[in-house]
Amino acid sequence: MKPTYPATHPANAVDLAAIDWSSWQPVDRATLLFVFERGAAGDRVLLIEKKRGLGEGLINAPGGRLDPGETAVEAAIREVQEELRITPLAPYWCGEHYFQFRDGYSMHVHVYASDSYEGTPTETPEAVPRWTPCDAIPYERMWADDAHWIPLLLAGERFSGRYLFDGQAMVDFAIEVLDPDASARG
Ligand code: 6U4
Repeated sequence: MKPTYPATHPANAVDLAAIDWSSWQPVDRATLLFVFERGAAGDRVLLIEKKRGLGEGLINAPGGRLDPGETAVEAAIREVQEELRITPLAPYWCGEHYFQFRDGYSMHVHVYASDSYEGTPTETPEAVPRWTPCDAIPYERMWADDAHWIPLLLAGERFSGRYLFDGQAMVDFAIEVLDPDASARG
């Protein structure tokens, strides 16, 4: 049976403006981590074809939910190790996302990038590695929000996004570009 929510619950929101973001709390905290390889012939980024979990079947960056007691950056590194069998080195914070889903689920996601790694990207039960030219990101196979913020990531901007989803359909979104020296807000 579908859960019912009080009228004030974000799940009932028609758009972002109907959500009280000052008291908003995520159900889960998660990460995404983009590993870049800079080359004379152009930069490429290590994406995954996601084999299970939220967004199964979509192309995304590796990442996942925080384990209890973990910091976001620790979780980001662990998820890349689990999904691709590599260790990203010196990850740096790029931005964050606040996702509210109409079924009541919500997630706060920290986004990191790394310019080097150890190991060989390998397929696992969770993911297929896909080195992707930065000028050919397959947005049509990704979450609907990605086309709006990955260009900021690629341009070296820092960002904070809020999104309302109904399943995999994006209902509303707003993205703020942050100061270059902005750091994780927690
Ligand atoms: P389990 O099954 O709990 O081990 P876990 O790896 O912890 O899975 P996962 O991968 O199922 O989590 O789902 C969380 C991942 O999905 C995070 O990396 C963030 C990502 N994600 C969720 N909604 C997204 C969206 N709208 N756009 C996006 N990434 C999204 O780019």
